[in-house]
This record gives sequence, structure tokens and C-alpha cells, in this order.
Amino acid sequence: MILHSSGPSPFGRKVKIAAYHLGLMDRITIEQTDVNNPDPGFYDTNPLGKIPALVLDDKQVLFDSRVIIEYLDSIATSNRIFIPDGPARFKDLTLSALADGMMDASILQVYETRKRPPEDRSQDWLDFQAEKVARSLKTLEVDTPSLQDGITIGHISLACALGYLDFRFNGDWRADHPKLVSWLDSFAAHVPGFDKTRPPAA
Ligand SMILES: N[C@@H](CCC(=O)N[C@@H](CS)C(=O)NCC(=O)O)C(=O)O
Repeated sequence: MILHSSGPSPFGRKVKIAAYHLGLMDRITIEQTDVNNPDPGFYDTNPLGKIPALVLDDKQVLFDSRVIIEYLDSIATSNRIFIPDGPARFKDLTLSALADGMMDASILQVYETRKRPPEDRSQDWLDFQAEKVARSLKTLEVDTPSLQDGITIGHISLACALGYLDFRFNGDWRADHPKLVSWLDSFAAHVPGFDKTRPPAA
């Protein structure tokens, strides 16, 4: 399988951590893909121009990260990361959605400064996105997930969201969220794929 991704991509990191955890990384070749300047053929792979995208051995393409990870989970034989049913399943999927939303809001802030000339940037828009992240961190600091019953898709997504805040926003979130800081340390200790997928120095 070929995974279009890049070192800095938090959604790509989510897929890679899941693949390591599920014991599938040795079946995946990473194709470094720069979404700002992709090979022209990449738009045939994903018309949205987004990574991650996974090309299966029969050439079928899967995106986005949620779909790819659900596929990987379905072919894995151990360490499954989707809770099969019950209230815990939907709690965890909602945690995953919250973390994905934090990454979306963070990426939009990065793109606002990267894609627009300074005179066209909107501080209101940047604040609007930053507040989504701040509210989510506040909620998660109060209701911090437990890692005791095994690693889930929600945990992997949250670790990637926090890792992206470290990478692009100087880890400023850490000062006011000590429970989340120790949660992330504990996640990293339990999940070797987290260290293996650290983004390159910014
Ligand atoms: N919902 C998507 C989000 C993917 C995403 O936003 N990827 C970023 C890189 S981390 C990207 O490809 N951005 C390029 C663009 O928005 O055109 C997923 O879960 O895979």
C-alpha cells in the first residue's frame, strides 16, 4: 500500500501511528506529498488535493484519515483501535472528532498566514479558529481521557492534535493544561509510533 503523506501533516501522522500500532506499517510505503506543490498526478489520486490518501494494492484509493484508519483497523489482527460497540464507542468517536476539529482549526490558522498576503489576513478569522482549539483544550483538561483500557482512535487523534500544537504553535498550550501534558507523556510511553512519527524540526 502507498500512503501519500508528509512529515508535518498531523492527519498523516494519525494514520502512521495507527499503522504502527496495528502492526501494519511494514506493508505501507510512504510517498512524500507536498500539498502546496503536488505532482500533477496526485489530483487523480485525491481530487481534494489533501493528504493522507492511501492507495491499496488493487489501486483503490482511500481518504480521508478516518476512512483510512477504519480500513487499517479492519484488516488488522491485533491491537484494534475502534471500540466495537456501546456507549464507549461513541464517546471515543466523539473524542476523535473533537481532536480532528482541533487539527482543522489549527491548520486553518497556519494556512491563513501561509496562503494570504499580510494585508488580506483576518485577525478575526484567526481568533475564531484559535478559540475552537482553546475551548477544546479546556474541555479536555477537565475531562481527560483514560488510557487504562487500551489505545483507541480517539487517543491517537488527540495525541496528533497536541503534537501539532507543539509543532506549529510552540507548545504554548502546555502552560495551562498540566493534565493533558502528562496524558501526552503517558500516551508517548505506551505508543512507540508517536516518537517514530515526530514531525521534522519546523
Ligand atoms: N479531514 C481530512 C483532513 C486532511 C487535511 O486537512 N490534510 C491537510 C494536510 S495535514 C491537507 O492536505 N491540506 C491541503 C488542503 O487543504 O488543500 C483527513 O482527516 O484526512
